[in-house]
Amino acid sequence: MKQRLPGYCTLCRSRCGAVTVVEDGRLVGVEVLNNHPTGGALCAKGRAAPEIVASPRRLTVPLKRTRPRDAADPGWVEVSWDEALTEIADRLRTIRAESGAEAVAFGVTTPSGTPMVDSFEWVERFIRGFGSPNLIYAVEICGWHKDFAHALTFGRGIGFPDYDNADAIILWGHNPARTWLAQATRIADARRRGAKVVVVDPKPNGSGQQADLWLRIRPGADGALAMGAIRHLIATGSFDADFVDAWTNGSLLVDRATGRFLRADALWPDGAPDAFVRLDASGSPVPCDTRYAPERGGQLRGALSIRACDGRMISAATAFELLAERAAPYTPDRVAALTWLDVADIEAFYALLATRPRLAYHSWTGVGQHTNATSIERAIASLYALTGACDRPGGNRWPVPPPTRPLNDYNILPPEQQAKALGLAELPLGPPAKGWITARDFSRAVLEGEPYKVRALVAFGTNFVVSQGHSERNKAALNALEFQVHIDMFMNPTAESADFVLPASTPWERDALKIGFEITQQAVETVQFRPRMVEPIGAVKADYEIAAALALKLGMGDLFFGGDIEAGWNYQLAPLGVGVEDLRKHPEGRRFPQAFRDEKYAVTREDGTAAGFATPTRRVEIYSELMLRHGYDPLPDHVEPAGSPLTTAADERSDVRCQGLERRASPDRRSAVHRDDRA
Ligand SMILES: Nc1nc2c(c(=O)[nH]1)N[C@H]1C(S)=C(S)[C@@H](COP(=O)(O)OP(=O)(O)OC[C@H]3O[C@@H](n4cnc5c(=O)[nH]c(N)nc54)[C@H](O)[C@@H]3O)O[C@H]1N2
Ligand SMILES: Nc1nc2c(c(=O)[nH]1)N[C@H]1C(S)=C(S)[C@@H](COP(=O)(O)OP(=O)(O)OC[C@H]3O[C@@H](n4cnc5c(=O)[nH]c(N)nc54)[C@H](O)[C@@H]3O)O[C@H]1N2
Ligand code: SF4
Ligand SMILES: [Mo]
Repeated sequence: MKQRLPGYCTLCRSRCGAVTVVEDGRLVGVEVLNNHPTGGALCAKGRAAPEIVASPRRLTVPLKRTRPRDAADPGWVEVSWDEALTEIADRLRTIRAESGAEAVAFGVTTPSGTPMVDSFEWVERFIRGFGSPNLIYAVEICGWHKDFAHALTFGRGIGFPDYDNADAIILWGHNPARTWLAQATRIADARRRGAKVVVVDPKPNGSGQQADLWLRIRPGADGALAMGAIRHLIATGSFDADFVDAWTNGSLLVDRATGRFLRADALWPDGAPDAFVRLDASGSPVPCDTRYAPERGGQLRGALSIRACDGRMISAATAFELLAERAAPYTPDRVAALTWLDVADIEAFYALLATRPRLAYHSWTGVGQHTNATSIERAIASLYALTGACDRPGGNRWPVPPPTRPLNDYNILPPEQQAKALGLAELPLGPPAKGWITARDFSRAVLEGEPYKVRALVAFGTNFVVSQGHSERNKAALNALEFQVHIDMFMNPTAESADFVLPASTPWERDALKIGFEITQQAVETVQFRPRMVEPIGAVKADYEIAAALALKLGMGDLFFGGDIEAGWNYQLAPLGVGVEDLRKHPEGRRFPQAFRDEKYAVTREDGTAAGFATPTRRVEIYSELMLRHGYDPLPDHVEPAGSPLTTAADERSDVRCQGLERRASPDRRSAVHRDDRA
């Protein structure tokens, strides 16, 4: 008998609605689930579900190593779950007692490309409850620039590109045809109805050949293309002046000597210390309290000398003036030289932007995997701010999710443990601020004890020996560990050195809760409970069950709802007034419509303040004092990626770091500000 069970595919970020076909208890096929908010297609990876479940290569029982790590044959023996979990808990407890919880690092595979989406909140809850700030994620490779560097500009992530209503679409180092089908199908639909699609991608087998304009850019030169576009929009006056004046910090005056925004108390004895200064229509400085709705009609550009109340002369310019100065050298000829693009193509791109289209864009790993990823995303985000398209129909809109509770609140981890995250000193604004560390910093801690010794690793999936840089060094670090546990569906090169390898279930063998999908507001409002579709093989367990079982062994029963997973899901769902039992009755998912509006930044709150943006100036930050304070460039710019043939001696001297956030130790040659004041 054939059963058709509605659910969704977990295998990548697209989470396409899917019907799993089960015959006599066996998974035999996957079909499209119509009317699911993610879309109506499945890719080859999704259709491979039967092969994944039935693969003879799957891990099915807990394995324990009986020979030394450097032995050719690990001497795996099968053990019971209880034996494995008891010994693992004992070892972790001992290391924590001797060296602190930070001596145990964790790893998690990317939820963007794997079924880890079912469990990562549980796993993070476990890690934080255990007390470790050290979780190796791949965020520095693909999430940092898109989510966090973007947030340095807008105060939040990239939002969802509203392809359905866009006039123009930019795919910037992103190939959704391979990696996010729900995006790819919407982009194809948009193009059919006349939207212009621009693909910035060096590779011929990306999305470029289906584009209206394909910019085969030199790898890592994307910042120059964006800076040139900023120059063009400013030079031709074709940016959204109203948005930039009102909602970016471009109108605020910067003290050229310190690089800091002028505060009202520097100019007027009764000025508020947290108010900024802008220019009125006549070019005179006036206080600007960005907590409130912006006053319009001042001068966006301008530079002047002002006497401070202590008698000092201050040389000041608006942040927008500094941006214009910074972008000025990026003429089409210079951009062409830096990007290896034709001037005609560059001008066609800039001309499209200058028509002020409803503009949606997505950038991903193509611009995220260079050492200058933060600079690139700052430049792209600043360009996007100048178009004024954000949070409007056809632009990148910020969703309003239904109210639910997360399981992985970072504050489960006490502040004194948060402060020990590996790499936090070097990357204070980077992933370590969220407890996500790089494989590089993990290996340094294991091999060199810098800044302290890491003794053990527990990884839920991931294969960072292969998927991150410095494979040999990462492998050496694994071999130098005292204790390693790996949890996976399959054996992999990172798992081979482990003391215990535990078998994870595939997504079709377990229940799961999905709060919100990603492609539209409607998708974000959809909550779906995906039931188990086939019986698990062997002794496999879901990652969330393994995390909960270990938590119980380590005395974290309260944090883990006494081991009752469904109680945890109900805790998450409680603010919606539903529970797992209700959702089981709606296998296609249930929608929880929210009050959605565009231009959320313009909402006036009950206390009279404006919503604004979640940045230090409450405006979109084309100029970032926060970055300056941490030794980075406050303005967007093009920076050569490490190892580039165009790297100059000055670039070599600068301390360009791989991953996270590249900090420039040497003063920027084109900088508008002195860098000696970083207080
Ligand atoms: N089927 C499947 N889907 C997945 C995943 C998976 O493993 N399998 N993984 C998921 C994950 S974790 C992620 S992060 C995403 C990644 O999703 P994408 O970022 O869409 O990944 P890629 O297909 O590698 O596309 C990146 C594109 O950037 C281009 N590129 C390379 N260098 C540059 C450059 O310097 N500048 C520009 N402008 N472009 C450049 C490449 O040629 C490539 O076409 O996919 C997710 N989806
Ligand atoms: N050469 C190259 N390197 C890359 C990339 C690239 O495109 N090319 N992409 C980069 C990006 S964007 C990312 S995000 C990283 C990803 O890097 P990783 O997270 O290391 O991902 P994978 O290499 O796919 O290894 C995933 C491992 O996790 C296991 N796994 C998958 N799902 C689950 C699950 O639900 N539970 C458990 N327990 N295990 C699971 C798989 O079986 C596999 O062994 O790689 C980065 N490195
Ligand atoms: S695009 Fe992603 S979610 Fe959709 S079928 Fe393919 S792997 Fe599954
Ligand atoms: Mo990724």
